Formats: sequence, structure tokens, C-alpha cells
Amino acid sequence: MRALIAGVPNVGKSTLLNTLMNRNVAKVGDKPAVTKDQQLVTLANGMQITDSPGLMWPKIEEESRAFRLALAGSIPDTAIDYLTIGLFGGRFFLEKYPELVLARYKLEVKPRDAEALLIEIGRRRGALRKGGIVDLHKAADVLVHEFRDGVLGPISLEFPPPAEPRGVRTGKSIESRSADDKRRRAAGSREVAPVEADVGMPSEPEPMRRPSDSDRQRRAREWRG
Ligand SMILES: Nc1nc2c(ncn2[C@@H]2O[C@H](COP(=O)(O)OP(=O)(O)O)[C@@H](O)[C@H]2O)c(=O)[nH]1
Ligand SMILES: [Mg+2]
Repeated sequence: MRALIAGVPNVGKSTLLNTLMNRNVAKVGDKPAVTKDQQLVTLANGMQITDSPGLMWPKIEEESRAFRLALAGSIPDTAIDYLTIGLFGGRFFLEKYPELVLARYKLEVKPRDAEALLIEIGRRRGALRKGGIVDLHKAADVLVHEFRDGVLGPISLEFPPPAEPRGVRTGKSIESRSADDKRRRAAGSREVAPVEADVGMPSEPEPMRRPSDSDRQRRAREWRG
């Protein structure tokens, strides 16, 4: 079997390859474009896997999508403004993961907005300018990098689109569903499943458990065979 690891820059593609190989065969780094060429390796079970350089859309139209990519480090740091990205991240984390933010920065009450959060972070991390005024850029830098380093906790910047209602299994294969779609299109129905579902932000993210090292090793073993 042959597989390709593909995705936007800086999301852990090469790390996945190294985990599966159980040794460092691919260079990893916290910035885009560390992997310059495709790299083919063979796992112990004979499976061939290719790691690839990150892919980007030629044009990112939706602003929140661009912000999420910047927050994740998929866009070079030289092309982004940390304060803008930090404020975006702060707002997102406060809304979706308030308990992680409170725990990480030892806050008793939830800051009223992203700027208030950056001020608290700046005070706690000594990101201060003359006169003890918080340097918001530095505080944003702290928040963005702590998120990327994973120390804020397991955070997902997007969630899968809503699926079929729970407990309802149509049992249909992808092929038969797309055949259904074709039939509906032919019948002029508007009820056609979207080709690319927008990965929105549901109001309540499912709490995620951080995979333990033993979980990761077990999964890697299963893959390696
Ligand atoms: N927080 C977190 N960081 C990760 C994870 N996997 C990889 N990284 C880090 O993300 C950065 C990019 O990883 P890399 O494998 O080079 O990503 P690639 O550009 O998709 O190949 C590196 O600093 C990795 O150490 C993960 O599961 N969680
Ligand atoms: Mg890579």
C-alpha cells in the first residue's frame, strides 16, 4: 500500500512520518517550508509513505481562515502581525477553550475580551514597556507561541461540519451517496450535499483528551505493523 501525507504547512506532517518510522527521518521545524522535497520511506510492514512540502491555496478569501492559518504557523511569521493574530487567537481561545486559558495563565476570572487577556498575560510574563505598561505585541507573541508549542493544551482551530444525526446510519458507501447526489442533480433537486463543506466553528467544541505518549506509541505500532 502507498500513502501520501499532505496538508497545509507546519501542521505536523513530517512529525507523523518520524513517529511512524520510530526515528527521525524527516526534518521538523516550527515554521513553514522546512520540508523542501517529497520524501518516500518504507515502514516495517511494507507500506510506503511519502511526506510532502506543505500546500497552500493560491488565494485565501475568507479572513478567519487566513487568521487560523497564521495562528497555526502555516504562513511565514514575516508576513503576519502578531498583535492581530494574538487578538484573534485570544478571542477564539476565550470562546472555545476558556478553561485552558484560565488554567495556563492562572486567572481566576475570564478576561472580558482578547485585549484584556493579553494584558493579563503581559503582566504575568513581564512583557512590559517603560512605566510598566504592557507590551501587547510581546504578550501576543507569548500567546501565539504557547498555543503552537502545545502548552496551552490540545486545541483545534476548526471542527468537522455537522454529520448525520447521531444514531442514524444510512449504511451507504461514498460511491452510492455520490450516485444519489447525481440522481438528485439530474432531477433538479437543490438537495445536493455540498462538495466542500465549510469547516465552521460550532458553538460547543467537544472536549478533547490529549493523547498520552503510550497512546501515540500504540497507534504508531499498529500502523507500523
Ligand atoms: N502542539 C503540537 N505541535 C506539534 C505536533 N506535531 C508536530 N508539532 C510541532 O509542529 C511543528 C511543525 O511540525 P512539522 O512536522 O515540521 O510540520 P510539517 O510542516 O507539516 O511537516 C514542529 O515544531 C513540531 O514539533 C502536535 O501534535 N502538537
Ligand atoms: Mg514537513
